[in-house]
Amino acid sequence: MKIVGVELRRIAMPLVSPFRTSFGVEEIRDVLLVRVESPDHEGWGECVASAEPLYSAEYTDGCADVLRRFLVPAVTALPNPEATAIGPALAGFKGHRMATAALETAVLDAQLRGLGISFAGFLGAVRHRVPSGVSVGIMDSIPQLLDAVAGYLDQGYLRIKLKIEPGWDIAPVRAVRERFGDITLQVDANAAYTRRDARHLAQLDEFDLLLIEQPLDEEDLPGHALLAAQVTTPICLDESITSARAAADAIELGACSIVNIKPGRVGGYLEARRIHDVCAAHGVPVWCGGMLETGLGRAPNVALAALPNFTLPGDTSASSRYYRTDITAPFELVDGHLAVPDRPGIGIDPDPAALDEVTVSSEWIRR
Ligand code: OSB
Ligand code: MG
Repeated sequence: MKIVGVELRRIAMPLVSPFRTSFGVEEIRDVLLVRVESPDHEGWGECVASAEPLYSAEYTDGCADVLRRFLVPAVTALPNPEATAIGPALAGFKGHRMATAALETAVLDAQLRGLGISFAGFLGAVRHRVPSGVSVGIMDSIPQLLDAVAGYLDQGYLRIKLKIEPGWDIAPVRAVRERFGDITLQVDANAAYTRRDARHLAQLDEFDLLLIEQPLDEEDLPGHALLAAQVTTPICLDESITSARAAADAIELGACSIVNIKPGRVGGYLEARRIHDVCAAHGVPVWCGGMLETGLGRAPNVALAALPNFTLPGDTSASSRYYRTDITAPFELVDGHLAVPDRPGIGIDPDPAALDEVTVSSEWIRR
């Protein structure tokens, strides 16, 4: 494949409601889109970083900078810039996985469009639709939380994930369990606890949760292993799993028994698939996380979520859970599921008018 140039486009996407986690509140997503142009096709990649480095070290301006200065020039200089060549070509640049993922996804999209192959087909999907869960932010009060959860259950979401932090954990989980009975329920702490909180977190055991996601610091794999021995709720890791090697290490240490896979966090779909395979080989189930993506980022996530070891519902919610107007045709919930795109590449295109409406800036990097 040839690359003519790469566009870095910034868009501002107001969320339908503020999304609060233990690390901050997000109201307007500051999204960087990468568009790769080949002579015959274009390819899109959505960078999942936020405006501030609170979930991980990456942030939108930093991603734009590293792409512009290092990643894009290294890729456009390749004689044959195909997706499988990107990882090796960028291996010398440490970190910056979200930026790398956006570029690799855009190249893979352009490449697969040229070949007439969908992401689902390329990745090895085995399902035409995937079950959807929803991630529910920290609220001001328990009645407000119960209203939000009731609304999502009415829409058909198949599992509920509650964001927790110290001071917002046992009581909201108990309230949701008591009010809604036997629903599939899990929690996500985004690293808000420490090893000293083990006995506190064990109070969640009585609520029969599917999992607790990333209770401790991203770097504390041994702490997660210690915690896993003190609670009965399965530990799932998100932030800690930055590569297939990290997944193998975490599993070997006993730090987790379930893995959340986010392609942006791990440097792209090729590494995401390797994590899927490592986990499958160890009998560790995986599910597809989310980063409040637009339709452009959601489409390839839904394809990934259709791989065989994605046996738990993902944070792959319908477009309406995030945005009043998405930049693509909206993903809709049907019987609690999203349809896996089956057209070439990511299988969806931005609506030019909708995209222009939210565009803040654009720069073109010629090869
Ligand atoms: O930890 O999974 C997370 C959103 C932004 C940053 C981190 C996380 C999340 C979510 C939302 O939980 C998942 C989604 O619906 O996209
Ligand atoms: Mg998480």
